Amino acid sequence: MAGKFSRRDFIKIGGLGLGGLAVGGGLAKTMFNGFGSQPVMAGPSLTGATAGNVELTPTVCEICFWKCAGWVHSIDGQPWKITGNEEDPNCNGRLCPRGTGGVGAYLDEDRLRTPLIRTSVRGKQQFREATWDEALDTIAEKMKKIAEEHGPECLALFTHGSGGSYFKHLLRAYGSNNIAAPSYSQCRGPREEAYMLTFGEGVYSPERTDLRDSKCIVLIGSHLGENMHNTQVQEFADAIDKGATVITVDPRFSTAASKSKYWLPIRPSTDLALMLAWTNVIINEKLYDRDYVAKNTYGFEELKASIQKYTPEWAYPITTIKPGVIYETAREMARHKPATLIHPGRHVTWYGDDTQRVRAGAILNALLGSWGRRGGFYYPNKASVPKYKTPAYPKPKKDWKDAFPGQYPLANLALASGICDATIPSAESDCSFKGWIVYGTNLLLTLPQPKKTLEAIQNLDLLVAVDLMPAEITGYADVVLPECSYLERYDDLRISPGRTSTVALRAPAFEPRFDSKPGAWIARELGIKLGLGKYFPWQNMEEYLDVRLHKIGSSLEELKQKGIIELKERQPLYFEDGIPEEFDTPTGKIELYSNVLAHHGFDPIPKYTEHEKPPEGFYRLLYGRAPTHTFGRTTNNPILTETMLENEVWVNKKVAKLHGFNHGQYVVLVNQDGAKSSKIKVKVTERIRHDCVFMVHGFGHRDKRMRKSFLKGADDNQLITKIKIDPIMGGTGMRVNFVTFEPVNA
Ligand SMILES: Nc1nc2c(c(=O)[nH]1)N[C@H]1C(S)=C(S)[C@@H](COP(=O)(O)OP(=O)(O)OC[C@H]3O[C@@H](n4cnc5c(=O)[nH]c(N)nc54)[C@H](O)[C@@H]3O)O[C@H]1N2
Ligand SMILES: Nc1nc2c(c(=O)[nH]1)N[C@H]1C(S)=C(S)[C@@H](COP(=O)(O)OP(=O)(O)OC[C@H]3O[C@@H](n4cnc5c(=O)[nH]c(N)nc54)[C@H](O)[C@@H]3O)O[C@H]1N2
Ligand code: SF4
Ligand SMILES: [Mo]
Repeated sequence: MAGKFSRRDFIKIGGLGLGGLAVGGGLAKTMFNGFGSQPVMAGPSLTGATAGNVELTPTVCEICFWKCAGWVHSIDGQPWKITGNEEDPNCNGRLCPRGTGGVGAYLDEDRLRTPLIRTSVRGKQQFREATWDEALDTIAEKMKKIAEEHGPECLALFTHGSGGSYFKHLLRAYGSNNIAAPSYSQCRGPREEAYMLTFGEGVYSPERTDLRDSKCIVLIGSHLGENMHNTQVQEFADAIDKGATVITVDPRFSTAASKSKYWLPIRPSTDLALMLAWTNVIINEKLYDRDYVAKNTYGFEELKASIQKYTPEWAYPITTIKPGVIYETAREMARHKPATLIHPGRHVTWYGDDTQRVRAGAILNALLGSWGRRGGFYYPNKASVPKYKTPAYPKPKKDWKDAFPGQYPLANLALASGICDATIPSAESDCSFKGWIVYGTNLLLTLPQPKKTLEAIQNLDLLVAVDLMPAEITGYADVVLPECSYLERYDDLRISPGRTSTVALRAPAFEPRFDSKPGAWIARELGIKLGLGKYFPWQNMEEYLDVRLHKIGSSLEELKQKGIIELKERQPLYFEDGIPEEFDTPTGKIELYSNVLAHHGFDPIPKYTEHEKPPEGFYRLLYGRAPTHTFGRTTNNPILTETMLENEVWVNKKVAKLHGFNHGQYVVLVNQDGAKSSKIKVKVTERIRHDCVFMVHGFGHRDKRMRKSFLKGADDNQLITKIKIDPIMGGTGMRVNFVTFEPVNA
């Protein structure tokens, strides 16, 4: 199954028909000619000029959270293209197709235009336009009332994206620490806690995976290439070019699987069994890194005893992966140690035992000696810039955890789903939330069990949404605040640890369109209205940034010229180069056996537990990414809709035959609880197992104001009515729903 593969292939992924899109760092101007067929836009558009006053403004991409640094090119004040900054290790001078299309975030005519205040009950989308002063006064008044009547801790912030940092600051100044993000409890939370438990450190973002020098890469679900995190994909392609072996475990023949030496089409939900069987082979055949394990790990004998029952023969009927393949792949991994990387994944909230599953991968990495070694995981350089001095925050009297006594003991951040639960009044929970500020996160598409989210919202005294677009969540807000796009604003510095650590600047390339404002301005004005002005002592963003940059011997002027600077002298990255072999765990060792887990009543070494199988006639619902979209945040982007306007549901050929439908036909998906999707096109394919279906997340918008994406494709979240919660840290396993098909007109 091995195939020749280069970086260019990745860029062309998905048959985009956008050949030049990301090559050489930017949109070829010719690419825009295709947009002549678009309805003429009233506002700014991509320039057709070939000469004029060309200006370059440094930016940091906000289309996903890899935060690539780049340049916005404009001609006579009109947008031309965005390219990657050559000096940026997060992009190496090349943006991904989404980042290149980022200018669409600025151009989108469906954007929120003015502050809005609700005029009718929640859910009825009736708003009136308001001035900023009036909108912020309304919010400040309600926030003061919540603080007086219930305490400031009863206000929570949900946030995703860079502008969120000012709202975090505002919330803490107001007296609440309840700051949550679906990017923890619905994404990488279990991974961070599993690695913390094992190695005493997290994986962080950008991931500290040393892909470029890996000789063997094991992807468990991680669908690199569809998951387009920029340099991660570049390095993956480089490693393949250099002959690395790739082993992909995925029930679907993903793009990564198509570049792999081994594709293991595992029965969904059984990965832990496979990893334990690999561990069994690696230990019993003495294939592990013996010196490293003896010197650095704790609990090897317990691990060895515990995995004896998990033989490849045992795993076969569970996973459907043949014992011979399990032996062969385990030996292949060991052959390349320590440059073998069991990728830790990123979106890992799958089945509710996710911390344990990810920990099983961490343990394999420990046995192969890949942590702290070239081709495994490196030690990122630390990165920090002194803060702009502000007074100490008041000390909150309670936090979200008080609503869950004894539960989720190892959650290190607030749970978005937990705050949602604790907003619904109940006999058990004592912190009932009264207000939410929602910044750059579309909770109705990204928190599972959307009906519950709506129930929580109905119990609020205040819901504020700060967004770029009229996303679903804004329809339920009391006050909607339109933020300008990242191309129209300064934001706080991007401080990125990595092989080198860097500081990058985002500066405004254009004036804010309509009556939109930067998040930094919004949070500060609101702070002043709340009487918290002392927490926002800067004059404006220029002064704020310049003061911070002077503390590291730089200036705003320098960053405006360069876009990015390197922070510190380089530190060694690996144990072999002088990083001390120390681990911030209770035993000071890599913990194969975890006393912390044992203390809290959890398995100290991962054990296999079986998950529910789909009922007759139903298929497990899997979801993931597409290379040219980021969640629902780009599905209305006028440039990126050109690459993919709707999603499809991948259905195995035999299943399609059984249900009697054809490739390209529309169906409605119905789940085990009767929840239905909007209509979605069927992709009949042999590239997926017969017991599951797959769709790309972020489609099927239901807010009519998103005109390009309204009811285009279907929303996976509407079908996620059931979850399995990880008892260790509270992540919500979301791949536990089963669907069947209905004809469109039923
Ligand atoms: N283009 C693009 N790139 C992105 C994003 C985006 O929106 N767009 N989002 C970014 C973010 S925030 C994240 S967290 C990452 C997520 O990206 P990853 O962490 O790579 O993705 P996952 O959602 O964990 O995995 C999706 C894959 O898992 C497979 N899968 C489903 N169930 C199982 C199972 O039981 N076992 C196994 N072995 N495989 C299974 C699916 O078939 C699919 O191929 O992507 C990032 N990159
Ligand atoms: N069903 C389901 N749920 C999921 C996932 C899934 O695959 N399926 N994936 C999970 C993962 S991995 C993650 S990381 C989370 C992510 O989930 P979220 O945190 O909700 O992130 P996004 O979907 O990117 O949120 C996008 C919102 O930000 C707005 N936005 C875009 N740009 C700006 C801006 O500049 N300023 C402001 N103020 N707003 C802006 C968009 O209009 C949109 O409303 O979702 C998780 N939840
Ligand atoms: S990976 Fe792509 S979308 Fe994400 S920040 Fe970089 S260029 Fe932007
Ligand atoms: Mo994520």
